[in-house]
Amino acid sequence: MITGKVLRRHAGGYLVHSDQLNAIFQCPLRGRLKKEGVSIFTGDLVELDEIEPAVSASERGSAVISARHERKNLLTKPFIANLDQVFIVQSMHQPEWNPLLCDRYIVTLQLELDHFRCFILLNKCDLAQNDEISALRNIYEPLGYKIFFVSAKSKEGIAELKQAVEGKTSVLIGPSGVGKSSIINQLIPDINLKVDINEDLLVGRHTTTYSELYKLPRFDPDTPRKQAGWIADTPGFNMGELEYPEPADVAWQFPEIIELAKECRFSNCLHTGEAGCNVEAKLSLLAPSRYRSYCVIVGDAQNEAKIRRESSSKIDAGSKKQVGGPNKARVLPRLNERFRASSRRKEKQNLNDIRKSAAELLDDETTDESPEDN
Ligand SMILES: Nc1nc2c(ncn2[C@@H]2O[C@H](COP(=O)(O)OP(=O)(O)O)[C@@H](O)[C@H]2O)c(=O)[nH]1
Ligand SMILES: [Mg+2]
Ligand SMILES: [Zn+2]
Repeated sequence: MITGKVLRRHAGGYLVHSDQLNAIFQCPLRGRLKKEGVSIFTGDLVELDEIEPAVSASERGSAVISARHERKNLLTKPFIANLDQVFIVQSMHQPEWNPLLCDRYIVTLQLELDHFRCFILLNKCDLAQNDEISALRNIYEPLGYKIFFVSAKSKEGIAELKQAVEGKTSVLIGPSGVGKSSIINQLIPDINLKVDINEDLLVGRHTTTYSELYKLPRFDPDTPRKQAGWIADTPGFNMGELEYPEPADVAWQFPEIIELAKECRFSNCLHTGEAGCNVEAKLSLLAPSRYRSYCVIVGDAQNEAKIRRESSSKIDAGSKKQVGGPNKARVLPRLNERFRASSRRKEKQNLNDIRKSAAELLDDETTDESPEDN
């Protein structure tokens, strides 16, 4: 049996790379899988059947996807399966470092993904002062979030990044213009991803969830790894699209806040400035930007919970049906804090899978081709 890794959607099917055959195949999904509603995303491991090797070097072979392996995890914005690590990419300047965006991504990733590592990747270090860099280091590294400081322009830090991505499946996420494509161009010679594509202009096409895996070269021939490394570039997406946990669960996503919250004498406290709250009493121990992010995220989570309650009272309570509406009201299974059993998270992923594959079936009929580059 030949196994392959899905690189991206292409021409009504998928491009799949097989390590065993050292080739990329154009693969439709077997009809039975389509009928069963099996979703296939970038990063999925699949079984290939009916393999037709390429007849010439300029062409691609073909095969049929006959099964999909169980996923280790699934990121839903954008959809990428089986990730080892996620890099939250930002720059200090041009565009300005946005602490809320960084903390928001961290919270979302922790809620969404199992079995992965999360790093911060600060690009454009050529534009940052040393004291700005050490301030960030002092905030995040004591909390266990490693920061890579790089410059795709001056190539500073790129060697360290190469070591970190070797043999792993990684994804770069972050807003437009921070240099995600430029960094991949540094990691993979000859790839020539287009830079300066304004992703905002692409919203509305399925480029919004489009992502592609690229094979990394061997950086260190002296310590060869069995597995090739892979990296995905992704289009940016805005914070409003990220999901929220229940307000009372937000603290679990901030290690430094849950530490103090555990000692809070109020059982129903949100730790956002209540008199007598232990977090409030020990504010000097927290980085102001982190506490600010925490309070904003709790506030937004409260708003979202309210919308959820209002719309769920209108329809069957407890339903997981998605409702649209002008204020984007949604009824989704409650998001989980990190330490809760994963069953509800799985449920949510399955739900997302189903929704996505329905959308894919629909747009397979209309727009077949994903854009070739980003
Ligand atoms: N000064 C500086 N500019 C950079 C660096 N990396 C990327 N850029 C510039 O930032 C802009 C956006 O880069 P791009 O890779 O398209 O960002 P993406 O939207 O995140 O993929 C381009 O004009 C790049 O030339 C860097 O390390 N330093
Ligand atoms: Mg880009
Ligand atoms: Zn409290």
